[in-house]
Amino acid sequence: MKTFGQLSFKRLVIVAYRLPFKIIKNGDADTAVQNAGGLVSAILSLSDKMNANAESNEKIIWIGTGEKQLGEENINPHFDLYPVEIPDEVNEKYYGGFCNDTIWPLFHYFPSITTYDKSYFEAYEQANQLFFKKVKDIILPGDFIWVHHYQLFLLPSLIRNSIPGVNIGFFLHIPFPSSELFRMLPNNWREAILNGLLGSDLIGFHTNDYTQHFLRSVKRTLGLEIQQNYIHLENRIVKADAFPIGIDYDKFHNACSITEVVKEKRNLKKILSDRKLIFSVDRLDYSKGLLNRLKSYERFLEKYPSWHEKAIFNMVVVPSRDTIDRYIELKKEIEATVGRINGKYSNISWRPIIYQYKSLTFNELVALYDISFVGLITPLRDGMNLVAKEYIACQQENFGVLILSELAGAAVELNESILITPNDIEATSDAIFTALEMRESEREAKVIKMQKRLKNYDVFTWAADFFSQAEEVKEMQQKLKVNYLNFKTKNEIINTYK
Ligand code: GDG
Repeated sequence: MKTFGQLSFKRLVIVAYRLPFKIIKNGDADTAVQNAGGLVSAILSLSDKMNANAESNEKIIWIGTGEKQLGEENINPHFDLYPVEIPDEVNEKYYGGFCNDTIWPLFHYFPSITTYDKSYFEAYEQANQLFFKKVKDIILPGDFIWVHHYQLFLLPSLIRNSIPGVNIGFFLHIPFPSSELFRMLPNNWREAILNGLLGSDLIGFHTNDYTQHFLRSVKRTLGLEIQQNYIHLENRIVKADAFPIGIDYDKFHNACSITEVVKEKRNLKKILSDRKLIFSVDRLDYSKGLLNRLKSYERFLEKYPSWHEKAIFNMVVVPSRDTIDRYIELKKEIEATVGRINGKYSNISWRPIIYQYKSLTFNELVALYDISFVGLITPLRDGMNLVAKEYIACQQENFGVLILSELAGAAVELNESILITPNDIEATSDAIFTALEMRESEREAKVIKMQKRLKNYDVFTWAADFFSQAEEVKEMQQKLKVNYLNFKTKNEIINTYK
């Protein structure tokens, strides 16, 4: 694998739905603050590292939606930001419609709440064209264009058709569903999505399963020839592979000992006294399994009364999409369930659930990860789940136990955690008991093993791995061009490069 300094591309161009910053009005003054989310934290960490290693001082280019002002001011020394403008009436059907009401539920295995609306797809095409126009104005020969996420499936081929020799990588942060589910989309949408993605040189997913699902859909829908991870097009090959996203391990691990976090932990421990903390933090979303988590905890309280007054569950839900009816309903249901459980089990000196609907500062988050005894992460489906990885990276005080849904991509790498099926309320309630009762030596051994793995394949290795493989595909394509001219068969050609 190449290091950042060895890569041959001149500039990195990120294209994602949102820019990494937004403007907050503060009285008369405007301030730029970082947008939340896994992709933003990953690329921000990466920019520091790349800058430290690079010989030139090239900034990372980021193209995405956001305030005009972000493109006019020098917001961050490592980035040049280019806002894309999408008219509100298009964005409503594109982002609110096709992205959030079609792709998000279907790709997270909620087909019964998926909307199939022709006007949503048309808005999706329009918005991808708007991104394309911006990209076309900005890119230069030698750039590496890295397109992210399900909002931009059509973009790679729009770029490829206009500038054939360009270097394009695509990364999908959510699961790619089984071909049986994918084929629930109308045929012309399926073809457009797959052909759009095949404009890339390299397509990355979090797990092997998602990669195989994608390859199977390509075969079934487009009938293309596939050998191992390579898809053969007319005169080009495209690679699809797994790149499990990592975290900035050292940032999380080392944060546990900085003065502010130590102070925060001391305060929290005083409040908790000798009660053991169970902790979870997620965005408000039906894919995160928030209700089944509460039901499992309720069952735990019912089955294991010896833990009454000795355990506390701090459930933090971060506001997200909460102007949409489905999310408003979910929030109400969560709050009603928390109220019912607390009403049933609380006494004057103990409340079994501390529920918070807000986001935490980084220091608060790290302190809570570190002092808790159990991390309870139960999504019904999740591309990766970075919270699970951050939780493990921060285990220093108690070597806490991670209870993790096997339907999160992170379960592949974190198999020393207690893996549960989130709909199995009984087994999850038992897992909480097992975690709380586990001996320290066992907890420590599990945490150390997982920490080693996470440190080894952190966010920097993830990105370097992706870029290196993208360059390899490019080199293969060059050689293939020569071979096609020599009239070799596709099979002969691909065997040469195995
Ligand atoms: C996609 C996929 C995939 C959360 N609450 C607070 C906070 N966070 C930070 C966490 C973590 C990130 O946000 C959320 O991580 P997820 O993994 O859930 O990612 P998403 O952005 O929701 O979504 C997901 C990911 O992309 C990466 O590929 O893992 O499967 O859906 O970093 O720490 N940070 C702070 N306060 C909070 O309250 N400071």
